[in-house]
Amino acid sequence: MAAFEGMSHRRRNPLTGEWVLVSPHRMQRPWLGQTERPPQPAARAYDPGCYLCPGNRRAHGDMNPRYEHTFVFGNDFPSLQTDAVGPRADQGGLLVAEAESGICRVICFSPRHDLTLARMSVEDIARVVQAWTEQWRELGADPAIGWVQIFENRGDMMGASNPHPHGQIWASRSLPNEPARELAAQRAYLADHGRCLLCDYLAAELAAGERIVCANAHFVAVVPFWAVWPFETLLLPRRHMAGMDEMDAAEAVALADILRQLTIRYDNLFEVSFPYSMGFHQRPTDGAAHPGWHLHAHFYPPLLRSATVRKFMVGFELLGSPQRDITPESAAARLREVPARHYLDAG
Ligand code: H2U
Ligand code: ZN
Repeated sequence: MAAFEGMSHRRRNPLTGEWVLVSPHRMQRPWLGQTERPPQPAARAYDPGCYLCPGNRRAHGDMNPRYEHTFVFGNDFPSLQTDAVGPRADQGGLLVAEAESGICRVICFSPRHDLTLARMSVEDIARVVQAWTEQWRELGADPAIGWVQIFENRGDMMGASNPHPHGQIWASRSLPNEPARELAAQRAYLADHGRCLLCDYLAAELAAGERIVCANAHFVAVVPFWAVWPFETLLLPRRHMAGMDEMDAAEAVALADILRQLTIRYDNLFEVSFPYSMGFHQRPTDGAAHPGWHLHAHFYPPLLRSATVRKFMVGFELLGSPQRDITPESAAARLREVPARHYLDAG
């Protein structure tokens, strides 16, 4: 946005209605804040002490099979209970609570303890995409499940419990906060404009070009105009679709390819296994048609200026609005400038 170059301004997230404060003039200020030790890469292909490696025992004694590609199991410490039921409690509209039920699963992306998505082949990531699709379909078909959240916490900094490449799936009866806001926004945009919000947004990003990180025939990764985290990205299919079950075979491989491209660029930025929380927002599985919903994935990485200096959401950000210094345009340029090949493979 040339009009706001060097000027404090705020940008609106049309998916949530929230504003982010952008302060590009603050880029030169000295940094005396926290530095952290870079996370050490996992070295061994098999770790006898890892509860996710093939053939190992998990916390409650269950044995993992000697799996060769992906492996899905019921989370031994699920945050949602399948049998949680009961009447809603409401004291004067102030103290309101209700039972929330669901299913939590863990998915190992690879038997190799030392890999990450960025270090896996497109073929192997495509198997992960297939497993996600099957899980989403199966869990979403359950009448007691209204939302299936597929996500990955990557790295110590994001609280991942284990470097073994894995993600989680939480399937709940209710629509959680973020998708609830996105559903309302996408529905309202469709009603007002007769078109899909994210289809229109993608067209605007393709026309502008300056926030695009990488792309292929079927998917595009951008630093969204309203990004809150320094190197936040949004992954969008070019074609309008609401869920992974609508992808054809070529699109599923293209999703694997764009995940690889993007995670390699992330790793190359500070030459570290880049931490993030990522997840897919697919249509709610409440049985209703959601014509305004556009499949997408959010990547929320915490790093700011090096492998050790992270962004904190504190002060004004907790009490007012999120704020960023580096503009989404310069973050996208930084991610475009790094090599497309992983630094560990560059030799
Ligand atoms: P995170 O690294 O994103 O925390 O995911 C690991 C999950 O694995 C976590 O939710 C589960 C934890 O409950 N887990 C098991 O299900 N069995 C175990 O033996 C250890 C961890
Ligand atoms: Zn392992």
